[in-house]
Amino acid sequence: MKFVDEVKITISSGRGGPGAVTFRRESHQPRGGPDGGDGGKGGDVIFRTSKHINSLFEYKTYKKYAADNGQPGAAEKCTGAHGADLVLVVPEGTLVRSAETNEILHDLTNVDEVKVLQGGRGGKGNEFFKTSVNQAPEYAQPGEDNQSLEIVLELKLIADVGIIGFPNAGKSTLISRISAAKPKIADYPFTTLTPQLGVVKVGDYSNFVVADIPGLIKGAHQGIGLGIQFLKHIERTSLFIHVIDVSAMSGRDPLEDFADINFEIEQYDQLNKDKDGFFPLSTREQIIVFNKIDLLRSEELEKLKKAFQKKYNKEVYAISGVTGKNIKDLLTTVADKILKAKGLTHDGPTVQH
Ligand SMILES: Nc1nc2c(ncn2[C@@H]2O[C@H](COP(=O)(O)OP(=O)(O)OP(=O)(O)O)[C@@H](O)[C@H]2O)c(=O)[nH]1
Ligand SMILES: [Mg+2]
Repeated sequence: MKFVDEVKITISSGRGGPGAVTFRRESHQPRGGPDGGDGGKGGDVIFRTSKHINSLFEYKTYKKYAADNGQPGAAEKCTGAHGADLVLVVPEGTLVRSAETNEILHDLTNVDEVKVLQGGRGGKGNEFFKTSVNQAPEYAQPGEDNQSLEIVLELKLIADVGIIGFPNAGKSTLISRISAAKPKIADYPFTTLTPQLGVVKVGDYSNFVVADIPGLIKGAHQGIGLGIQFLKHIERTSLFIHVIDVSAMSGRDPLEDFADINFEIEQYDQLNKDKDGFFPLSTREQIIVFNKIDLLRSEELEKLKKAFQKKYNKEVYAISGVTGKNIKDLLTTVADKILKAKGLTHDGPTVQH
């Protein structure tokens, strides 16, 4: 299964500035020799890759991106200023395709920077055209036209966070609430049959990718329910959100559910520990989420938190995926932990001049 993030945008380089038609002013001569300078070069469009960003989210707002035009040349052989290049920062591994033909124009894997469009050349000023037979050319060259291209940026997403938990715990409800993902949600177990990814934006510049996978049940490592094979989709995430249904009428024991899921994860590690480059899941940091608190009286919630604390000595986030309660706090914590795990701080803007 392929998860892709895709945006279609139009990029344009800058036009070259026109050359100038000017003549020297000299006191004894009404019109001196030609001295029109060249136009400045138009800006290039450059793609630069960054490990600090992991989605194309920043390119979903604006559809058009243009470098600056070169300025016209001027008298006294002055060259016009060059137009600033446009640098678009994209995640490592982004593909640049032609929107028209779908052909891959650039694969930005292990590439720091690539020039995708060249800015127009500046036109020559009339000084350049002076010859022995034409000492006073009245013309200059126009600037070279710019280039425009409609492209599709495509990125294979790699999840930063995996959501784990029993079926019906509210995992898909959570991802649908925090991202643009639209998974199926229903009041019965095993609604989600294939992993779903969503890009979560927190604050202005930081975002992360969450994977919602089918629920696990006791005995999943023996193939019960949908089994544990979907855990492979979250092997590379830096942390897990462990969603536990705490609603009064679920009839479940949240403390037991927590232990059961962790047991299945340990079993997954046992089965995979000899795999090349395997990184165990049972030691991965978990953010524990009590979900559906809108369906639990607050005294009951407090009791449950205490019992959980006593048994596992772990902090929990109590949220409601339906009302949205406490979700913002949860996301801030998750975003901070991911940035830390990657050794980064909050990123700056991705479009630079
Ligand atoms: N009242 C309430 N209902 C919730 C909450 N979160 C989820 N639900 C409901 O719980 C049911 C299951 O939610 P899903 O998001 O489909 O659960 P899931 O964990 O993705 O389930 P599977 O895909 O089967 O593993 C749905 O009917 C949701 O509307 C919540 O915070 N409050
Ligand atoms: Mg689901």
